[in-house]
Amino acid sequence: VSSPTISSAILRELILSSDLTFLMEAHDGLSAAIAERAGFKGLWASGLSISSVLGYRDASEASWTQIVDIVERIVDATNIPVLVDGDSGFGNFNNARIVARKLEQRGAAGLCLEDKQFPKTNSFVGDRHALADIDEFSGRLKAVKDTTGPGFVLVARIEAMIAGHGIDEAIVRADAYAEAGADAILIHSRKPVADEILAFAKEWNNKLPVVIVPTKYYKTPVSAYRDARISTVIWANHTMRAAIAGMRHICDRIHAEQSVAAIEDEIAGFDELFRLMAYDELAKAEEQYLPKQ
Ligand code: SPV
Ligand code: MG
Repeated sequence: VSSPTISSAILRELILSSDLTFLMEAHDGLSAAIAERAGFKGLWASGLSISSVLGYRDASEASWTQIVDIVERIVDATNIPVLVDGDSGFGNFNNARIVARKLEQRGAAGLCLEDKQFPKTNSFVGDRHALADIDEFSGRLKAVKDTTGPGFVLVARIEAMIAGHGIDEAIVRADAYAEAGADAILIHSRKPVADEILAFAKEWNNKLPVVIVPTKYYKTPVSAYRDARISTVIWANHTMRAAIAGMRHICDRIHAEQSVAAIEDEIAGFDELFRLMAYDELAKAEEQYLPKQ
């Protein structure tokens, strides 16, 4: 959405509404346009996916300016709000607020910060997940709140269960982050079942809306989340992983067959690509602005 204020308001409404909201991962302008076309009402600019398409690991290797540039492409390519995965904020409160301000300027609707130290590691990698100190992380949240406009959505992500703690630690953190000004709590789990997520939601009782990322507990039906009054589900990495599978398949075929003849029907046509990138708008603009021949 072109106006940051409007897109933040739409994202806020999606997260606060009593209907379950789905945010789809995007990692560039193209994946964002495809997700919008499928009907998603909001996007998740995934750190994992953006890192991957840049050829980086999800370990704070991509710089914050690279993330901001990609988010700008996502925003420009769509008309739906974008919640940005800001990892752990690229440093302390000062780095976090600079990133937040830049993201807001480029049209992001909101920012999610996770309570880990910098550099962070993807939540599904290894066992070294150093949590941030609660007060220090609360300072990061407050600094972002004080730097961004009143509508900008701030989601505080709790990694306590990723780091091996239980619900109690997660609730203590959620209370502190609510106090610091977060608009919603993202509670993350790497278990194959949704137990700890649902237990957290029950205990937390919607003091702030709850956002979840069912990447590992993907078998749980979304009806369980509606019953638990979860606010928002993020499908966090699925177009990036679909792209890997699609590109691998096609590269293997072309390499083996030394021909592209047989795969032509399996890949997207130019019509679809041109529609996604609104080439018709350019043709109309040419009519309007170029001298008549
Ligand atoms: C991301 O999409 O980058 C996330 C979600 O942070 S996860 O990879 O599940 O940690
Ligand atoms: Mg991430």
